[in-house]
Amino acid sequence: MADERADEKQAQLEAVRVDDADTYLTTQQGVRVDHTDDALTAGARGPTLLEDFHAREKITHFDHERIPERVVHARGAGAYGHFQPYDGWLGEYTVAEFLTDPSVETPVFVRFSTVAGSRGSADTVRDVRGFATKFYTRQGNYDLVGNNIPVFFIQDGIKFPDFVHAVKPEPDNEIPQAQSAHDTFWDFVGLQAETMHMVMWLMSDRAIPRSYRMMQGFGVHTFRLVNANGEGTFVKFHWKPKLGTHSLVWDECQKIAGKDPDYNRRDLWDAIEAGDFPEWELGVQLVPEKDEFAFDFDLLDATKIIPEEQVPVRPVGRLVLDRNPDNFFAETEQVAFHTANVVPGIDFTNDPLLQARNFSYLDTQLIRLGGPNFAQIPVNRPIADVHTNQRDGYHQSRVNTGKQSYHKNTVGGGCPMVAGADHAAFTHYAEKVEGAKIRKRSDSFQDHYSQATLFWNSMSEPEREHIVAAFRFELGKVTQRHIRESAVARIGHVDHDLAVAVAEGIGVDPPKEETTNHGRSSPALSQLEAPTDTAATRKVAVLVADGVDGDGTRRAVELLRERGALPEVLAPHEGVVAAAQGDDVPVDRAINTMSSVLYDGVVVACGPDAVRTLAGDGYALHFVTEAYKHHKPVAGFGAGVDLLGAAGVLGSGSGGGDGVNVTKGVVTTSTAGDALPVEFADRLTDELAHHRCWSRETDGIPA
Ligand code: HDE
Repeated sequence: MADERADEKQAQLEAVRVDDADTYLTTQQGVRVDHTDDALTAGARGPTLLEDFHAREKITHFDHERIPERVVHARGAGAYGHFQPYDGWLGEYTVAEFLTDPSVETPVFVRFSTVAGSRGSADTVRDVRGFATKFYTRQGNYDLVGNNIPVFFIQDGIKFPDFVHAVKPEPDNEIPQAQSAHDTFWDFVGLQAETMHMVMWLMSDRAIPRSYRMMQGFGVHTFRLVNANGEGTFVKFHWKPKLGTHSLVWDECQKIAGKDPDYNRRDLWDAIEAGDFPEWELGVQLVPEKDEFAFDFDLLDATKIIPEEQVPVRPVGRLVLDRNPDNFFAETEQVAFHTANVVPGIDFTNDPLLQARNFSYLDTQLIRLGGPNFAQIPVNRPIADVHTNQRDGYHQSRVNTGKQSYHKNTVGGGCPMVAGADHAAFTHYAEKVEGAKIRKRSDSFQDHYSQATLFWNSMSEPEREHIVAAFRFELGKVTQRHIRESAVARIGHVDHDLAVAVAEGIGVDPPKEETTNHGRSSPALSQLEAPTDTAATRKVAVLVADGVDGDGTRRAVELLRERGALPEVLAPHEGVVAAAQGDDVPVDRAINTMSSVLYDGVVVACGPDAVRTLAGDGYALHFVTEAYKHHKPVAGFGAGVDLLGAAGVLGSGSGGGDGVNVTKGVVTTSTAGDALPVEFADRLTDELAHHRCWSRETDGIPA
């Protein structure tokens, strides 16, 4: 049954797919075209004729190829996959079949995105990432339109245009692109205290993910599950990546933005093409309605998390992404998410941010996709049957038959008729509401700092250093002094020492009054709290040159592959490099077309001549030093260790000896050829699994 649903979605998409292979070029009217390289002219050098219907149609269509990009989250990447619950335990709380029936595999489309940049901006900017999932359930489409950060900048949706205007490029000169490091963003922060918790996350490593496959996702708002008895339970949704949560370092991000602006997109695409399907676990935090007021924050306030130590995240099921789209525009660009796309068993709360989103997402599709029929675009089509009395409008592609287009009717035999809850109709949760009509933020929304402090207190030492550096970088780009000062004043309410460290870096006075830190922490907030044990899909550059140890290189590559890593052989030139021993080694890429920032680790292969060549090559030396500087595992075997020495990354105690030595993420062995020890690959993959060697940060480059 589960397979049937997935097949059905696949068949639906295939039915509308246009495969251009082996077909004749035609006009849109289906007339075959004999020539498309020259316009119809009166004589070889004469004027172009108006009657050239093919040229006019071709150019007119081209003129209209662009549609408005999303006002936020313009840049993204998408993929298809499926979701399946592990078992039925959540059935006590919700009637949503796709969350509670383990025999049902629900097809999904997921779109990841950055927020502030335009469609053509770079992937590795400091920003929140969107994590939007469309579940094509049998009861209709459910969209979980989340982010990789569990809180938001503002509490009420009416502030969203203000916030987005502040973070987007400044209106007079449209600078800077895809960055929060500018005056208007920090002006907004300085004046809007509620931003502070999210700003802490934005300055943290969460805002520079290594991969879409290695980031968490959050529904952010408190939603409501509703069970068969109509009883509600508050819920927060979490996605946890199987590969662990990992980030880049800031210097690396800025370089990747130039070396490969599509870094995160490419990573997702390549992993799926290679069959390394990314996976996440869906988890929920549940809060019984009776406990609505049991917390020291308001569950309706989207600037707050529920600490996992207070309410554990309980696993529900598994998401797998296993198919890339066929056409970026048709699918990833035209997918239309909407927070109000809910199915029976899931309902809203009165979170004022969520309420505004329930208006905005439908409205934005009208302008972006040009009318009210966007749900008919293949990527948006439900697998559930659709029968409405809605008719006509731009881009109507459904040919409705019969005379009925109203309810109630007799002409259509009363169809389509309304269903009851027993026939899977959506019934709104009957929440009681009363109150005066007012414009006022609830008093329960007024604590803007406690959780920002909680986040800061929960960070490990390297994570804290990154936050300080990020604040200094961002505020260092702010040109107006009073904006720097008011930002520092805000930071002072989070943690005095943090504000002092930031103030020092940007040349303003620290806050005069010292606010007391409450001292509480939530260990689950640190990315380093749950280390991963897999090096799967980690990219490793293996540096070689003519004269390389062919046997050792082949063995290193094989051992790394067996452990799930993705080694690539890099040499000063493409083709093959001549081996001093064993077979010649095929080269995957020329060093100068790549960069250490595009890899998770680097190995320098043995071969005295090869190493001499590499040592004289600025690219190779820089490659190693830069990888080291970004705290990546660096390894060498045989004469390869000498290059690590030349690059200045061998500390005392590393290198030498027959065994395998690991010092601060530098893995070395003097053994080479077929004798290259398995332990060399084991230690290197351990280091890759740990992602980065953070202790280097405090200790610097070895003397
Ligand atoms: Fe969005 N947001 N948003 N947002 N959002 C859009 O919808 C909006 C918010 C998020 O891959 C837009 O189709 C308002 C929070 C994602 O297609 C727009 C408010 C969260 C995506 C819109 C918010 C998000 C969007 C732009 C404040 C995390 C990309 C294009 C009330 C929980 C979806 C579009 C995709 C996109 C409005 C706040 C996540 C304009 C008014 C909080 C992942 O409708």
